[in-house]
Amino acid sequence: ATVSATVPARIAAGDVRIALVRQLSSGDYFEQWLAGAQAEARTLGVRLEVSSGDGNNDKQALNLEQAVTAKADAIIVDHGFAQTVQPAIKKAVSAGIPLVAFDVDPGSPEAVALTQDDHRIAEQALGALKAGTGGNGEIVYVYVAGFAPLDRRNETWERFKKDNPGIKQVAQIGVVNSSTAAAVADQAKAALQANPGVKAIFAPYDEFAKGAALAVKELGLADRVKIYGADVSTADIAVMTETGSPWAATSATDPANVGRVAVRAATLLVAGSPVEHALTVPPALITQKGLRDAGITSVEQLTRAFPELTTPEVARVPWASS
Ligand code: SR1
Repeated sequence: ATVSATVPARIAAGDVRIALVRQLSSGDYFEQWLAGAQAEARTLGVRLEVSSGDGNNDKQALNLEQAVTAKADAIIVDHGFAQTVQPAIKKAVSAGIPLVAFDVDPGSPEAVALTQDDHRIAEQALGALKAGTGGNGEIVYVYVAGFAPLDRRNETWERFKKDNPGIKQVAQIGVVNSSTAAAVADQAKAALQANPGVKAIFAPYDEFAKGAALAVKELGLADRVKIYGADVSTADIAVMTETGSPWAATSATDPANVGRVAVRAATLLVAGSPVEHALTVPPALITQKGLRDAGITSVEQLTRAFPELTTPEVARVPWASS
């Protein structure tokens, strides 16, 4: 890191502990996000203490209570359901512990809310779906309510259907668990068999899109059913670009970059530096054609091709450049 301002004494002392309290940890998105958060913690010289509810909301709430009791210097809450995390977030705020909430409504104005631009994510993917389908046809939609980012993307989907009466949702499927892609693949197969006229699947989470891609391939429908998704990983790029892949486009941030932003925001709060109340990381639209044409096979290559996926200006740390 290039030092461009004095490191605050609180950080320079080297004993800052940031608790990262996660709802979910399995899957490409969450693994990349954590890798970015850990890398940024190393860069900034803070300790990241990671816990995961592994999809169990009570466990996540307990982990959050423990972070408050252990007087973490800052807490990052990563996903979660508002009703399970907000009571402990309130306690953290009362105890004066700075808090960053990613992809969950903290319910406390003192907390910094970090999101990806989920409406934009859905708009970009649906723009590609509209171009690919001509704005009409039967669609399978993959959604699970209660996850803030998916709920925001759902708002855009609902608006999109109103604005595009030729688009007909014939089935809604979806599950989030430790094997989301496999479960969605089974559901997608059933939905496609029940609705032979389907032209596209809107699957705005990469585990959903991977499952949908598996189903379409296994049914031999890749030439007439296309998938429009969200998120990206090196494994996703391999699925999108393989011969005959039905996954036509995805709208995504770089998850590692978002994890970095969360740690920067928490570190700034510990240092008493100003942080905007709401931080948003914008996505980019990534198409199968674009990936193939540019020969992109990894997220590292992707971020070189799309420099806007790296956002050092969001929660910029003045004493370090990253
Ligand atoms: C179950 S929620 C999954 C989403 O969280 C993050 O916002 C990722 O973009 C992913 O799509």
